[in-house]
Amino acid sequence: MATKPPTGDPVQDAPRVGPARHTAAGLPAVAHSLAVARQQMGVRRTAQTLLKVNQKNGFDCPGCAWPEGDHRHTAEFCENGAKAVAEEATLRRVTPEFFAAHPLPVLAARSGYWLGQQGRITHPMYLPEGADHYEPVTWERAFGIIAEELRALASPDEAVFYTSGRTSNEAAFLLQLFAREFGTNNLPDCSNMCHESSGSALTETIGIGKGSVSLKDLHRADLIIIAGQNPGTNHPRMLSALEKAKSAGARIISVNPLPEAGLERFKNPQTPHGMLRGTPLTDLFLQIRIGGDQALFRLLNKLVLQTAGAVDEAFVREHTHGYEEFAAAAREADWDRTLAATGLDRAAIEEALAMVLASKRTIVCWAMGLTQHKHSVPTIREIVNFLLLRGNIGRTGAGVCPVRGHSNVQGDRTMGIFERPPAAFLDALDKEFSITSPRHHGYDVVRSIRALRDGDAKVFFAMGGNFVAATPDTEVTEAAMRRARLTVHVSTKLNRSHAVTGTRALILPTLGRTDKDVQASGKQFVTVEDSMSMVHASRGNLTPASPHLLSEPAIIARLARAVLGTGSATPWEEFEKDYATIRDRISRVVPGFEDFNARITHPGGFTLPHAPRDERRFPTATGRANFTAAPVEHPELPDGRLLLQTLRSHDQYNTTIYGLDDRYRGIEGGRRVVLVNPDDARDLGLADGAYTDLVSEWKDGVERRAPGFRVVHYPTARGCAAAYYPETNVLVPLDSTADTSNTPASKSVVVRFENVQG
Ligand SMILES: Nc1nc2c(c(=O)[nH]1)N[C@H]1C(S)=C(S)[C@@H](COP(=O)(O)OP(=O)(O)OC[C@H]3O[C@@H](n4cnc5c(=O)[nH]c(N)nc54)[C@H](O)[C@@H]3O)O[C@H]1N2
Ligand SMILES: Nc1nc2c(c(=O)[nH]1)N[C@H]1C(S)=C(S)[C@@H](COP(=O)(O)OP(=O)(O)OC[C@H]3O[C@@H](n4cnc5c(=O)[nH]c(N)nc54)[C@H](O)[C@@H]3O)O[C@H]1N2
Ligand SMILES: [Mo]
Repeated sequence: MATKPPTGDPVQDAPRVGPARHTAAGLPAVAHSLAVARQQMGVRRTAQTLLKVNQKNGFDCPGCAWPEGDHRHTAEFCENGAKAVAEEATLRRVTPEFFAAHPLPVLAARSGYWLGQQGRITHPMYLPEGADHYEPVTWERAFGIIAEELRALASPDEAVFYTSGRTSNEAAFLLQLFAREFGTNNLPDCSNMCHESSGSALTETIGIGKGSVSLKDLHRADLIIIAGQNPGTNHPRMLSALEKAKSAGARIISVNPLPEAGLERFKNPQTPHGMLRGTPLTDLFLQIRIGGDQALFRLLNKLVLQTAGAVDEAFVREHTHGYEEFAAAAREADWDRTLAATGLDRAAIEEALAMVLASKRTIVCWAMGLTQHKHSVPTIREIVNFLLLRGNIGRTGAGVCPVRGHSNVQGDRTMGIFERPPAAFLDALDKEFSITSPRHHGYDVVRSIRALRDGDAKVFFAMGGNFVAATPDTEVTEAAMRRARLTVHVSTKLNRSHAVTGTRALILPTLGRTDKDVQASGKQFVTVEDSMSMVHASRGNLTPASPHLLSEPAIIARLARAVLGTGSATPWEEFEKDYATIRDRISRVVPGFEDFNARITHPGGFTLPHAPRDERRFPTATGRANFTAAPVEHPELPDGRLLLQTLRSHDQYNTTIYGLDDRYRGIEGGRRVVLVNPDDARDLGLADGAYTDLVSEWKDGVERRAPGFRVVHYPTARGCAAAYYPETNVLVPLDSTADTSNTPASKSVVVRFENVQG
């Protein structure tokens, strides 16, 4: 079996560049995913796992949060889902011998790719103060160490509990309960770096921070606008929904600085017809400048307002608030300013307007291209204005569709992983458990980093994820993490965050989605919520990577007992034995989960209520859907600079690197590339194939540098550049965040080019 880890660090970053593709998926994708899977898992395990992905009796794909349809194919997965599964179900192992052979400085010098390739972690590991090796530790001692450090804190607010978005509802519920019993709302999560801007904008305007459409709505839409999202790589199963919508007559507008292959044409490997010809998806491509979206939607809104009969006046009258003020602001929009901000031409915007006016049912989908800018929240609010104008919320085939990333990021938030929990949630929690949760807000991701940096936080505990690699300003963040007294990571695989530690550190290895989870009461399942508010069960079927792993709920339950001791009346032991007892509690605390244990047995699960979607009721401060009228913003660039967006390649899952290729963009064998428009490149003296340092500019005057990027001439919008995350996180200033949501502005980094060679 080809399951040996690569020896030495294979990362020779030597990018080769060929032509970009114009079609996504298809047989090459399936063949590619099977090859990746076989390398990690061997033939038998490949068949055992891939056939179970997203089946009604199987596990939820750890790839993304896109929902599954009612009718499921035998292979309801995509190329990148298969890679995510293979990465977790790998037969490679990271054992105590591995840690004995790899001192901390050696691990810290390895690439993230190499670390991830070593396999699943098999034992709890401990790094004592002053040691340079992790050593095996018993679970009991590990929990004892955490309890010791937590009890030594001057205040519970000196501890930070981070969650990445793969954690199940059951584990997330326990973690937030534990943190609040302990006494803090310091529950930052990956969402703070992801869709927080969507949550902020939607909660204020429609009263709930979640998308309002189902898969059926997508299938029935007349017009789907996809802004700031690359589904061909990041949500490949979305392409099947778009294909279905197209065949029912929908039209698609893509708004993106990059022409993304998946949005151009899709060859569906699951239909013979799709396989042969492929379906063109995008009808109109608006190649927008980074950060130009608010200006674009503001002008479209003005043009709609100026068209007789275009506004759904009955809807506006009955269901909205703030229309007059918004309309006055929208009338100020002007062509010249919009054309400059967007880089679009007048004809393209007029064509978009015609499509908007021809559509009775419009959906806007978006992801990180809209959420990670300074003005992300007003941008998304402008999209809400756009949809409200024509009554496109709360009706079939229409609505808002923020496409979530991590497979349970939405569910984790529903379960209370939030540093600013609503009072109603805490009231219900307190009543159910007879506790008194703190009411003051906790730290989000950026504030947690500042607190660690300033010595205000001393214990860092992560339920999954790779905090130091995923967060901005890598040097600042790593230095902050090193100041902690104790860092703890509940993880499946090795990553950079295990190598950048506090004075003491623990790695607690856990079961993943694909693993069988057996507790005292028998085999368990967990639940997740997808991007469209569907809750369903997930059951792993593989023998766990090692007999020493504990499930996430078990880890929190034991940790809580060790820390809270007899001071806690919560039945942590029962929770560990039988997850149904956790779901009982959830059913009494979280609205929409009534009768949870009974309803979850329904194959395919159930849908959570969503007032705007279900009954055109808007639980906002005004009791109506709110139009808003923020000033239009867009990034301003000094001469000789470009605006850099940091994005994903086709061969990565956030900080997990599957390989060094980005097939659709024609890049192979390396990740240190910067994509630049050929005309900008000419002006800046950047030949294709030249190497350059990227230096970011921010008002604090601190120099942030990422050396040695190969220039690739690529048809991105003028004034824009693109390079992969996490290599470029070093360039994102900690204080450069979105207003209101505080999300790092990792898609708007002003850069200059230095040390250009070749
Ligand atoms: N295979 C795979 N799947 C994933 C992930 C992964 O890493 N790998 N990550 C998961 C996670 S956590 C998330 S959040 C999602 C991320 O899914 P995406 O948001 O699709 O991910 P990014 O690669 O960040 O792509 C951002 C897109 O927005 C465009 N863009 C950038 N700036 C702007 C702008 O100012 N305006 C407009 N209109 N467009 C812009 C970029 O060109 C790019 O197409 O995917 C999830 N699924
Ligand atoms: N510059 C820049 N920075 C970004 C972004 C960007 O676009 N640009 N995107 C942001 C976004 S959208 C997100 S969501 C964040 C992602 O931030 P994170 O969620 O923190 O990062 P991941 O890379 O998804 O975490 C991967 C690690 O999770 C662990 N893991 C995997 N599965 C499990 C599991 O089942 N249980 C447990 N306990 N651990 C598991 C593994 O050890 C793996 O190494 O990054 C953000 N950072
Ligand atoms: Mo994300």
